[in-house]
Amino acid sequence: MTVSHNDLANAIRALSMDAVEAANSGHPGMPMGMADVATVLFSRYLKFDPAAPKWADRDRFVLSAGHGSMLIYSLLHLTGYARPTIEDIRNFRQVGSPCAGHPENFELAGVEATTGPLGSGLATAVGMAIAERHLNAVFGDALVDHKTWVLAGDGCLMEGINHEAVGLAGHLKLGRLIVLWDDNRITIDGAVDLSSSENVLGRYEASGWHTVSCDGHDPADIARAMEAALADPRPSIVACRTLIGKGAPNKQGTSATHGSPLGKDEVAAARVTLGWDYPPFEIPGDIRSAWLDLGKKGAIAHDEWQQRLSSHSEKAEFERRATGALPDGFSLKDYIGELLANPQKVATRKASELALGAVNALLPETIGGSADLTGSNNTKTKDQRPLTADDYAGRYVYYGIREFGMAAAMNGMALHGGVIPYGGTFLVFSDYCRPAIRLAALQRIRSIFVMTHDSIGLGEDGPTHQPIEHMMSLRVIPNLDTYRPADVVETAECWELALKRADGPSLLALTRQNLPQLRTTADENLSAKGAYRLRAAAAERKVVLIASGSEVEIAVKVAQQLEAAGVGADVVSMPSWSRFDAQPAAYRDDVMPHHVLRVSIEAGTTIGWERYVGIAGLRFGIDSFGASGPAEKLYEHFGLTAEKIVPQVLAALN
Ligand SMILES: Cc1ncc(C[n+]2csc(CCOP(=O)(O)OP(=O)(O)O)c2C)c(N)n1
Ligand SMILES: [Mg+2]
Repeated sequence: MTVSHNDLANAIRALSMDAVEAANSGHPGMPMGMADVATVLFSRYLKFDPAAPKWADRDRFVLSAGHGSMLIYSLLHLTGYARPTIEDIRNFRQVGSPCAGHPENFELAGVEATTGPLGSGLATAVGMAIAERHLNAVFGDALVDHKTWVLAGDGCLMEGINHEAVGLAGHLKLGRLIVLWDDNRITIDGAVDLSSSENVLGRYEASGWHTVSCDGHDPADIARAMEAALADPRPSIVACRTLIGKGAPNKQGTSATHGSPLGKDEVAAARVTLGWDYPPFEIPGDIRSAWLDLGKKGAIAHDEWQQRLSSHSEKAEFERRATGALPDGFSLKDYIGELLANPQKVATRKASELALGAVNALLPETIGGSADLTGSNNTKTKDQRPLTADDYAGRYVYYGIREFGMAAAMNGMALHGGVIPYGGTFLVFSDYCRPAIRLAALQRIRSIFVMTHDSIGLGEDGPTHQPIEHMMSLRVIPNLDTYRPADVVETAECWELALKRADGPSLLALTRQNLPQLRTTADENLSAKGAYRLRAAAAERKVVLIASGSEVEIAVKVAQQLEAAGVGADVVSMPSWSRFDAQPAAYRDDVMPHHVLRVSIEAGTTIGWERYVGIAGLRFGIDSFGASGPAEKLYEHFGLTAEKIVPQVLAALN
């Protein structure tokens, strides 16, 4: 029997509805509705090799509508990836199965991005497409020449982040980015027209995109639209008119198929409608072989690419970058040595710019940027040219006022590989980036977030711009390393740590205001320990002062006054909670001993500092919104001065 398009697509439909049924949980509607589009894509257009899922020049496919995860699990299985196995699919949504509820990049090769929060996948894909163009400009067509495909639903396009992503992609003319829109006119609550009357394609066109529509169940028409998308130099969106849950005779076209098992009877009826006369999880041999053969096609292109790579003059450098390894012996030691020789009083945002001067010279893979605060975030170094539609080789992205879009695109760059993204905004606007910061942490990728103006120390812009709860709220994100360096040396150390960490994101909170250089030695990277004794008590130690960032300077003054009164005080600088928590207990106990009065000083919420000072400790901070005024006056206003703190410490000791 010759295997037809319908046979191929129905294999996806059957696996999807059966897996959801077995799990009694999941989303059959999208995979069944988009099975035809996905079949055309994977059988005719997508460049991939299941035997080499990390092949650097593969097309990227991002399932932005992550709830339809069974679509990608079916495709990866059918085309011959080692995982998921049929057993994995049988265990869809069970603990330990790589077939998680929503696709997770670290669970399965072939899942390029973790998706589920709607809109994020598409915005992430924009970053992948930027990385592709950049690396193409650097290494040439022979090594880098691929597309980024996205499957997005109505929800992905309705989310606010879509506006940012589409604007950025259109501006940068990312012509190899193609979005396949599951235009099924259904969301969870019912018909799309309950909540939206937007002209989606009109909006994309206005943003510089190419748009085309097709019948999402007619393979020839789908192919026509994909050809048009490939031929057009602009980024493309293909509106694929589909029926959600296609094949389930009584439920298709309704939101009932979106996120619930079809039910035994409807699954049986769908088998009849689809002509799929096989038990659950059984793919007939000829259909299985046909899919596997399609999966093998990419081996030829992969092989040719390998040959081009073998004879390429930049093979070693390309491979280094593709694997994410830093150049041998990368370190900022020499640069830090210069800092010790010439102490200086600078804002840590400026210190970051200085560190980046060294970093960007040593690491050609960094791509910086800012959400329209370049001069404030100090993210651009002198030699960085902008990355533009006319010059993708540039290494600095003007993201515009698109914080969320920036952070998501950075994640896409990190996931793509070959580049290390960093990008800046004000710490207070980390709220605008937060879902992408969280996804960076979940995805275990090296995105580096540069957040300046990190406290009331920014002064006159007032409470809308003064972060209070932000640092603490970022510390609670698992697998995110947060840093709040106290001076120019710590800032360099934190940059080194962020860059050397390949399995997760880092965030640097930096000051607007100048800070004295407190560190006088740098035999080792002390920030790596998260917290360390910056000044040891001279008199008998009665108190340990723990501070981060700009408040370390205040802690040093407090210690001086306490020592003058005969009270010994350690000053502990604590740039990173997550790093400190990872230290051995003996070290932590030594730095923050339990039997001594402990005091925290940080110009932000005090909630959380109990962790280190105990409930008997003192916590100096700000538990209200900030205020507008010059920075120095604000520190006085909020009681964050040595003069205000010392008497309270003395009182607590007596
Ligand atoms: C940011 C975010 N908000 C809400 C949800 C919950 N949710 C999952 S799918 C969905 C909408 C479904 O509509 P659509 O994207 O058209 O998918 P379809 O039902 O067509 O498969 C919602 C609200 C989510 N996953 N992410
Ligand atoms: Mg929909």
